[in-house]
Formats: sequence, structure tokens, C-alpha cells
Amino acid sequence: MEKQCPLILQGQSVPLTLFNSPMAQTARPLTYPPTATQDHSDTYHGVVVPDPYRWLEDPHSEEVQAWIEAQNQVTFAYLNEIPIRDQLKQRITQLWNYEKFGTPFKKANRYFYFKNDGLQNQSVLYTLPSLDAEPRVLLDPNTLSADGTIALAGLALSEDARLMAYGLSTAGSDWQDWKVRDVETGEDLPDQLQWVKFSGASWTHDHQGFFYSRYDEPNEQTKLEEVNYYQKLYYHRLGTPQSEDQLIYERPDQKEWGFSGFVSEDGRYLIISVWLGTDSRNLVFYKDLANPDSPVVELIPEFEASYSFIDNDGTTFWFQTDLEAPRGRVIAIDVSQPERGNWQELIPEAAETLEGVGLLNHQFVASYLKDAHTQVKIFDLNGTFVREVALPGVGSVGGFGGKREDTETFYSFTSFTTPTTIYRYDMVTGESTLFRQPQVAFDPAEFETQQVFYRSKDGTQIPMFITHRKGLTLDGNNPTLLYGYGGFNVSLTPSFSPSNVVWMELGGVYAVPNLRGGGEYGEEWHQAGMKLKKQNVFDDFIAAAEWLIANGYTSPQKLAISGSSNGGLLVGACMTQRPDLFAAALPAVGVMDMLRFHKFTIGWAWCSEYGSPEDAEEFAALYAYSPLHNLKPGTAYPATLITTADHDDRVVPAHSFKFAAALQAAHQGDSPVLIRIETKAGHGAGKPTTKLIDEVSDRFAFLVRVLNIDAPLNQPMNEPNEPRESQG
Ligand code: X97
Repeated sequence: MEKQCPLILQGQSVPLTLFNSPMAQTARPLTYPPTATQDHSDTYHGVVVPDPYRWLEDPHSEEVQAWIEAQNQVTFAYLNEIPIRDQLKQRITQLWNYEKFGTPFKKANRYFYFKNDGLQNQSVLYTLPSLDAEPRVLLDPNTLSADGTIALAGLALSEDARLMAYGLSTAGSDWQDWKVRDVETGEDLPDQLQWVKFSGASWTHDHQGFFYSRYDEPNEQTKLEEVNYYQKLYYHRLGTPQSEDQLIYERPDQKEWGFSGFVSEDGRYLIISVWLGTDSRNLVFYKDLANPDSPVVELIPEFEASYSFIDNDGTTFWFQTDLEAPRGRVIAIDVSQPERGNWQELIPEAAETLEGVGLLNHQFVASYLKDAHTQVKIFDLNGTFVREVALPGVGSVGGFGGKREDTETFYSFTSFTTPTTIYRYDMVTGESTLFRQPQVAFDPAEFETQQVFYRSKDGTQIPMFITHRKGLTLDGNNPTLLYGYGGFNVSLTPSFSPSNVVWMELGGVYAVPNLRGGGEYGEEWHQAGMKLKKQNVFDDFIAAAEWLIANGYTSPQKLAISGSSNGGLLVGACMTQRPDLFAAALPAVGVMDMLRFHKFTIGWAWCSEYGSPEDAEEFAALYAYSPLHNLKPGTAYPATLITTADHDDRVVPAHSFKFAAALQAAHQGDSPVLIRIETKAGHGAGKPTTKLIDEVSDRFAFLVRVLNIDAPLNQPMNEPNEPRESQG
């Protein structure tokens, strides 16, 4: 590729005209940093596609660094001028500041849980020998870096709970360094593992070591962009250097295969799940750990369906699968006679979507989604229904972890107006008791959530959660934040967010539709929003906006759309297809260049979802909606705040850079189109609280400005309500 030297006005002050006075509601047009274009194009299946901002793909070039700095300067100058920004940050901080408990889990009769005091950058891991004992800090990631940018990314306890393997990620990267800590002393052992990614760890029951997956060492300079292929499964023996780790499985003939190793609860088998990018189908191999020379047996040798190992009883392996059951079911395979004709169905497919299955008290605990909220059902080991778990409300449940013998377990419950609350569940009596109730400075009774069902363009019925203050007037004038994802079998279920409460205190409506491509209604629903059908996802989101307008919630002048990652793509595609329908757009860490996403880090893994630009038919579909390629010069686009981060190695920031440059060039109109580039941060996982609060404060300040929200201070911002009573 011929690269032309871009013309960046380095070191010059950015010509910036903001407001006549800080309170002015109408801004004069912004002047954006000049972005050089280059004469580069590629030919795809006979179609010539210019790529004038290709140079923005190299984050190591001085020109790109200068461009980032210049863009941030314009963005922060704009945000700094918004009077409400500080108050918003104060109120968000105030609401964020409550004790957040994770779901306790147990190993060898010892308890563990995460807790965040309120504003700690990272949650702290505690351990205690019994529930009434004094908890002790086992790992406090806040001590590992002053700015909270080192995060715990995974952990695995040995069976005797004496040792904990744990993975750390730095500055938001997907790369992890793993270490081992002595649970009793809190001291680290000398073991150090590098280049771990997309992997957990699973101990052998002799407590001598664990299985994990890694990649070859990347180039130091390009480790955040380089493609990831050829994952390998290793066994690390305690006290030995990583270079001596035993290679358990690799496939030099299959660069895209990944391997996830898991030791069965009886310690007998290593279950190897083979994953092929984000395809929901997988293979299952296993190895008998009782015999060191045992072969790796290919139990499920074809990518045909998803199979998730639950547990085993000797040679009987239980799986959750979507084979011939797009909403999921539980089957038993006796590996001593693995022919398909011998497989048994234990829990058949239901009307609801099976999300996960565990084994407790010698019973299956199955969690389902019914119209995007959780239901939990218990079955005996023959698959006979025992009972449904009575939940505290309509919301999302996590937890129900534990061992097969355990009669006690814990779960979390959350909804749009319920901060995550922890319950203890007795498997014998079927009783839930409140375990930890957070005290948040707001009154949930002032807000309400309803679920509506609307029709998309092709008539498909789509559910949507709508949350707002009680007594909202449907006068078409409410600022509304429409949030979506729509892909990768990911379900958007109700959850509490302190910043969304602030949005609703501003009079805002928060709407979450369950778009096709998600997992809410099983694999068929997922597939209805994939590859050549991806446009369905955008149609569903646009139809949500139209429904909210037609039903008096809002108007295009008050409507903002937001989404992150695949949801950033959603926002990018919808704002290019319907610039008239939205006043503001907040695409975060989005996939914006649908012709080049597969060329960076793990991007190739999404070809199972998006299709590949290398296939002619799929190229045509991608090119038709790719946000970067569908901006029309001279169009008035919604006010846009693009967000990304320098260490995002899931969706490289180049997507957002190129989209920002192209949007600023194409946009005609007064609304700002800005990009905010965070430093020492990545795709989102492990982001410290300070950065999360800064970012959401900036987003909401931007919305207050561009949607002309004029009554932000109606709600006393500094007087919290009484903490609420505990709920049953
Ligand atoms: C990913 O890109 C994850 C990349 C690595 N990865 C896979 N398969 C996963 C995994 O390719 O971690 C997987 C995990 C969760 C959900 C789906 C796939 C895997 C599966 C089994 C065992 C080990 C690993 N993801 C998408 C993403 O970040 C969405 C879900 C995870 N995107 C960014 C999609 C477009 C923008």
C-alpha cells in the first residue's frame, strides 16, 4: 500500500468557536481539526472502494497521535463549556457511591465474594471461613496501580481452596498475565504466565497445576492490533517456568480454532471445548485424566450446534445444547457408547429460552429467559420438573453456583430500578432469604418500568423495556435515550445503573428494545439478525424509535441513540440510514468499517456473525450498511459523540477514528460531531470507576446540551432521598 504523508497541523492551536456565553443554547459551528486524506482504494469483487483515512489505522504514527490529541482538544473544549457537566458528575458520583456486593461463591467450605465500597476503582475480593466470620481481603486490585487501570480479569480456585490462580489485565487490554496466590497467607507464588487471552483456568484435583490457553508471544509494538490465531491449550505445573508448560492440544491446521479446558467436578476428565470465533456452535473433546497417556477423544467432532458441558456422572456427560432445539435443552451422552442414537433427552426445549444450567443438591437448576427476563426452574436428574424458584420481581438473575452436594447457594437479582441485591437460596426448602441489600440514594418507587411489544418493518414483534419517572407526560417532548445491541446471541435483560437514574431525574426516558441478533428468543432469533439478515437489527432499532415517537414519548428533536461495541455499529448504521430520526448519537467502541474488521486482533472471529468481506454476497450486504461507507456528503447528521480508547484491542480504535474523520467531512449542519478518545482504557471490561463516571458524565452533559434539556435542576441534585427500606 502506498501511504501518503497526511497533512496535520501539528502543534497549532485548534480554531474553535464555541459559545458566546456559557449558558448559550445555540452554538456556532465547530471547527474540526483538519484530517488529511490519501488516495488509497481497494477493489472488492470488482467494486472499487476508496479508503481515504487508511492512515488512521496506524496508532504508532506521529500523525495519528497528533490527530488524536487535536480531536480530544476540540472535544474537551466543547464539553468543558457545558455548565451542567460538573453537577451531573457530582450527582452521578453520589448515586454511584453505595456498597456493591457480588454473589458469594464457595470452595472447600470457604466463602469468597467481591465487594466495592462505592467508589473504589476496582472491586475487592474477600474470603471468609464461614458466613458469620470476619471477611479478609484476598485480592485488592486497587493496590496494583494508583489509577485503577490494573483489573482482575479471571480467577480459579484449587479444589482445596488453598491456591488461587488469577489473571490481570492492564489498561483495558484483552491480554492477561496470570499469577497464583496462597489463599491462607495472601502471598503470591513465583509463577507467572503471559500472553493469555480468551481463557480461564481450571485446576487438576491434585492441586498441582491448571489448564489455560494462550497465544504465541506477539510483537511488543503491535500487540494491540495483530491478529490472534492458533490458540493453544497448556497445563501449568506449579513452581515451573511457563516455558516448561505442557502443551495439551494445538491444531496447526486450524488457525481459527480456540480451546477452552475444564476439569470435571469429579476430577476425572479434562473437557476441551473447541470454539470457532463467536460462532455459537462448538466441538467437544475430552481426555481421561486418570491416565496420563490417554488420547484426546473427539466426542462432538462437527460444528453443528452448541454444546455446553454441565457435569457428569461417571461416563454419563450432561450437556446444554441447541441441537434440534434453538431455545435449548439438556441431554445426556454416555461416552462409553457415544453414538447419537444412544443420546437421552432430559430436559426438553421449552417455550422460554434456556440460558444456563447448573447442578446443586443433585438437581438441575435451569435459568430461562421469558421475554428477556429471568425464570429459574429446578429439575431432578431424570429431568422431572421439581419447582420454579420464586423471584423477587421481573428482572435478571445471576449466581446459583456451587457443587453438586451443596444445599445452599446464592443469587443476585437486578432490574432497571433495583440495584443488584443478593439472596441466599435453600435448595431443600426452596426459600430465598435476603443476604445483602444495597442502600442507594434514590427512591425506586418514583420510577416505573413497563415492557411493550412493537412491530418492526417486516411485522416481527419486538419487546422493549421503557423506564422513566412515574407520571411522565406523553407530550412527545421527553428526552429519550434508546439503547441497543442486537447481535452475538447476547441478551439485554433488565439491570440497574446509577447513571441511568440521573438521566431519569433529568426527565429522561430510558428505552431498551430486544433486537433480533440477540439471544432473548434463542438461536433462531439470533440468526434472524446475522449476516445477510443484519439489516433486520437496524430495522428493529429504527422501528423502536418510530414507536416511541408515535406513542408520544418523544420526538426526533429529543431522541438519542446509544450502543457499545456491536451496539456502536448499530448506532453508526442507524444514524447513516435515518439521520432525520435522531437528534443525537453515541456510538461507543463501535465496529464501523465493515470491510476491514477482520484484519485486526480477534475481528476475524465475527465473520460467523457478520459474514466476510471476502465473500461476494456477504461483501454486498456489509458494504450496504457499513457506517464508514454510508456517510453522504452534505447530510445533516445527528449531534454525535463517538467514544473509544487507546488500548481497545477488541475493537481497535481505528474504526472510530476513521468514522469520526469521515463524519466530520460529510456532515453539514450545526450539531457537533466529536470523538472522545480515552487513555489507558480498552473495550470496557475492568474500566476503573473514575473513568466510567467521567465518561458517562460527559455523555449526559453532551445530551443535555444538544437535546436542549432545559429543566435539569428541577430535581434537587444535592439532596439524596432517604435510603430505601429493604425489599422482600
Ligand atoms: C468477542 O469478540 C470475543 C472474542 C474471543 N472469543 C470468541 N469466542 C469466545 C471468545 O471468539 O471469548 C466467546 C465468548 C463469549 C461470547 C461469544 C464468544 C469464546 C467462546 C468459548 C470459549 C472461549 C471463548 N465477542 C464479541 C465482541 O466483543 C461479542 C461477544 C464476545 N465483539 C466486539 C463483537 C463485535 C464487536
